[in-house]
Amino acid sequence: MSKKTSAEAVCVVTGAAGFVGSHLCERLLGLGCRVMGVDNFFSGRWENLTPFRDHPRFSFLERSVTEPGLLREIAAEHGPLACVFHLAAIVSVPYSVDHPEETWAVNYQSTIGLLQEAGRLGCARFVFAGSAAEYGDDARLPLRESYAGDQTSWLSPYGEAKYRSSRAVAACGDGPRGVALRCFNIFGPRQDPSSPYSGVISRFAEMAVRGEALTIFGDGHQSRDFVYVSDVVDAYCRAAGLVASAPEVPAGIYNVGSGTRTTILELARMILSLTERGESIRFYAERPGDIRHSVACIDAIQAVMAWRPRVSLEEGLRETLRWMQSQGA
Ligand code: UD2
Repeated sequence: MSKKTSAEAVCVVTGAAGFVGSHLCERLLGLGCRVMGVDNFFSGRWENLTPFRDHPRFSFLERSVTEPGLLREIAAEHGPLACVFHLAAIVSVPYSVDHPEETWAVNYQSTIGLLQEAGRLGCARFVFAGSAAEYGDDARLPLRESYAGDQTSWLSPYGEAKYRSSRAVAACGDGPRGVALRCFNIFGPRQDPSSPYSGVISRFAEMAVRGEALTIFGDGHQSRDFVYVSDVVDAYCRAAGLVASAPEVPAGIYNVGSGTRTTILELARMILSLTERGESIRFYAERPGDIRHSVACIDAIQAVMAWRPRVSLEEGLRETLRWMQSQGA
């Protein structure tokens, strides 16, 4: 399956101890890559590294992406860099509203710093974790990549920093070939359910496994585009040119979603049915700043990367629930 994996070149994954980053590290190791994970554990977790921490081709640095010279240091010790996967970020939208300057430094300035350093080191690829938040509350559905622009009204510093970073990555002319993946609502095992702002699926899964009522904010008719973590990881690998059957990917910005909308009420009912529980839902006030509907147009990624989502919502929910049960939630 692997194309340009070389025993010599190193893939750097920032945010390696995070939900998506840890799954990506595992997949890259499976493809035969050498992987250097970087994380400062601001939101990443040691346990996420456990399945592959001792892998002979995995190394780890506990560092922040805001530290200049990070990639130079890695290249000096481990050799040429094949690709930088930049996933490390402040991931909480409400936190970004309370800490706009810190969000700008971590989510935008560090991206620019890493891009420039990757260019100086002759690294060929740079793949960035963009977000559906780059669209703000745009009502034109499904959301096409061209809809986000300098006129977009972002709902948070998080959204603006992700947008400006994605643009910079995709426009990096003489640097590495940059691909930004605008991911919609990612879910799956290892997504932390513990904060009130955690992804709705991780929260519902935990509540269902504990036998608690599921909490819906608003009427439950708001909808989202849920995409399973292994499909997202597949998009990252294709963007980096690591999948043999996939075409060469030009620099650009691509949505990563399922292309389908699911309401929060439908989601709650699916989870209750999969855990064989009756209707056990409590409704609360709508969350301030919540967008109503979101769904990705995935024509571009399908055409350019021959990517499509393979794991259905139901299958993904079964896996997530199995994992949640194994955590003794
Ligand atoms: C997602 C991303 C966020 C940003 C945003 C862009 C996650 C976790 N967050 O926010 O980072 O990219 O998209 O638009 O992926 N809900 C309930 N009950 C709960 C929890 C949530 O009803 O216990 C509702 C919530 O009010 C919202 C929907 O579920 O209407 C989805 O919430 P979310 O926090 O999973 O994700 P979202 O789309 O707000």
